[in-house]
Amino acid sequence: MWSIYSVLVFALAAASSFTPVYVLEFCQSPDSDCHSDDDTASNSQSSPHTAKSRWNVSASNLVQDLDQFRVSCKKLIEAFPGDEVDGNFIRTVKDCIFSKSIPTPLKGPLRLAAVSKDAIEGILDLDMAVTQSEDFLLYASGGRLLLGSVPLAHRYGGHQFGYWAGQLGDGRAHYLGQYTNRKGETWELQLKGSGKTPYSRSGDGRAVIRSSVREFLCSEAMYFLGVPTSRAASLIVSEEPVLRDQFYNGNVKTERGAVVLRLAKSWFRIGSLEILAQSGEIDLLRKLLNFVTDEHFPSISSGDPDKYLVFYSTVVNETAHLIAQWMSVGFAHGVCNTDNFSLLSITIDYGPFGFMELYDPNFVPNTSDDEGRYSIGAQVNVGLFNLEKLLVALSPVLTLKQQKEAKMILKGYTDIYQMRIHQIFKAKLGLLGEKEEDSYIIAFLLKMMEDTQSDFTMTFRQLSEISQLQLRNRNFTQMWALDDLSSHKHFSDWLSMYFLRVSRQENDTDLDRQNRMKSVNPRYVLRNWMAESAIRKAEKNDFSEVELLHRILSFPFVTQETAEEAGYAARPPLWAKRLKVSCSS
Ligand SMILES: *[C@@H]1O[C@H](CO)[C@@H](O)[C@H](O)[C@H]1NC(C)=O
Ligand SMILES: *[C@@H]1O[C@H](CO)[C@@H](O)[C@H](O)[C@H]1NC(C)=O
Ligand SMILES: *[C@@H]1O[C@H](CO)[C@@H](O)[C@H](O)[C@H]1NC(C)=O
Ligand SMILES: *[C@@H]1O[C@H](CO)[C@@H](O)[C@H](O)[C@H]1NC(C)=O
Ligand SMILES: *[C@@H]1O[C@H](CO)[C@@H](O)[C@H](O)[C@H]1NC(C)=O
Ligand SMILES: CC(=O)N[C@H]1CO[C@H](CO)[C@@H](O)[C@@H]1O
Repeated sequence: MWSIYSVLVFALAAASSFTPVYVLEFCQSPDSDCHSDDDTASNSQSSPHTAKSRWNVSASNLVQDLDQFRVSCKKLIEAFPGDEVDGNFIRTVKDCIFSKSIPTPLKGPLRLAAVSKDAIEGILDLDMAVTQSEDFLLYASGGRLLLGSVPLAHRYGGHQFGYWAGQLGDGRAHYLGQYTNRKGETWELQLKGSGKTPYSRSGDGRAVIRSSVREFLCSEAMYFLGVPTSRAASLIVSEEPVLRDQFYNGNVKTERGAVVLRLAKSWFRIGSLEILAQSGEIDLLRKLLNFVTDEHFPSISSGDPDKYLVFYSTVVNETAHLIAQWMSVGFAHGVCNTDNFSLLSITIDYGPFGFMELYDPNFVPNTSDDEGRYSIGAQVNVGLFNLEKLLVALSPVLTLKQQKEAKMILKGYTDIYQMRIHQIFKAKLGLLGEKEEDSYIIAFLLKMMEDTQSDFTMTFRQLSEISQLQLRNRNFTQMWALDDLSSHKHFSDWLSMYFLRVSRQENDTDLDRQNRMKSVNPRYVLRNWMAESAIRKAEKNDFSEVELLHRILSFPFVTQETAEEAGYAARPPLWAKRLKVSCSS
């Protein structure tokens, strides 16, 4: 038999030390119905409009007037010393966490290219009607400041591509303030693409339509896939010319500027702590750590002498979980530098990301990343690297004993990841309980997928939609991914193992298996060609496809007529094969 080593590199199989049985809870959103099962039929004609609204919105409670919408920067400004130097010019900054920086308004006319109802109503408590106003275009692009806003740029550093890169910081993003919504959640609003800051280095402070459409669509799509992530509330495009060398090949093109209004519970990164440790600002390091733990890790008691250790342990655990969830949907982040890794372990900074289509552990979304440093299969190791750097940054505030313990905690990272991956892929196959052969069944399938270059998303989806009978009969009508997979010479062997395993599940029916699987295996992900097609239209001011994708990807587990018509679950079109990710952003 072939070696399953390469699958082990993908870190799926090695679960021999793992026994407990978990009920999977994929859904990360505060409400329980973020995964709408299509439990009637896979071809149900349910449109996203008929699906249940995610929020109990009673319109009267929503803010109708943006002039009434207030954010606050007080907490952050009071917690930390400010940048002593005033002025929005590029410099090395010391002894602070934030610098004041006013956004540079985009040149109009401005257009609202996309808006997330779920974020506008569910997070910001705003009535959707306000997004249609001229005011909104200004507020959401940096042309006017929200009540209470003192715009800030965050100072951070980071390890990029393996090396310490010194000061980075928000080079084209502005933190606008915090908003506490009626559910009691506090969110931080940020503009991206809103102009230069003291941290812009050689950048122009802008983001182009291309990269902004990708960030808007992907962060929303990830949320609806149940993966912890920052959110996007709106996307504004302008007529402001922005020069970009899209493929870093000397071919400079004029594109147009755009701004995304992004939301996260916190935007602090590993690099936020690293820069303080690197420059010996240890009091400030402690201050930032105390702030982050008090605000975002309520289970950590502020008097606990081990609190930084507990914090570290939490970040190690949640980062392992996050990367496992990326793998579960075939997501490759593309630039896993320490400045792109959130301390809250949410997905942030959508750049040259990609969803893996043909199953390949070496899939690299950034076409300039020749070494494959950030290939999909390398993400778990890069996570480990980044957590090591976090430990280095924490070391000045840990005792020697705590440093030793932290190293032990880090040693547990790989096990946590593998345990989670094992759970996730068991669920993707509809397996209940725990049997000795489970790791093998999973690794075997992935190896066949690799050999036959089967589509990652649709292989799992079609296994969810096909009945055992149809699978037994090898009737792959419309099951194109399974058709590819079945060309493997060991397909029958795997099938026998799988059937035997599933048949031993007590109280389980084939329909139950299908429904369970359909709720964790999406039918639609943001494939690169789908984003590209929407971007081409958006660049000509036709935002219909951005809207269509946004709507469809809000219900990734539900078969939708419009999505089927658009071919989003079909074999990718031929032109998709020649596509390169547009990297400069
Ligand atoms: C949502 O609305 C329904 C019907 O009006 C009500 O029964 C339910 O309690 C509400 N849920 C929340 C979370 O407010
Ligand atoms: C690890 O993180 C996951 C995901 O957030 C969480 O469900 C789990 O309870 C955590 N485990 C520990 C031991 O903290
Ligand atoms: C893609 O990879 C190359 C090579 O490592 C790197 O220089 C470039 O910055 C990456 N692109 C992005 C957008 O991060
Ligand atoms: C194959 O499956 C399709 C779709 O489920 C069904 O309509 C068709 O009758 C099946 N064909 C055979 C030969 O069983
Ligand atoms: C299966 O169902 C029977 C009857 O409802 C119950 O007694 C038994 O505990 C169930 N077994 C499992 C493994 O859930
Ligand atoms: C999309 C994004 O913001 N990516 C950041 C992640 O890291 C790279 C390199 O460290 C930065 O250049 C990007 O700004």
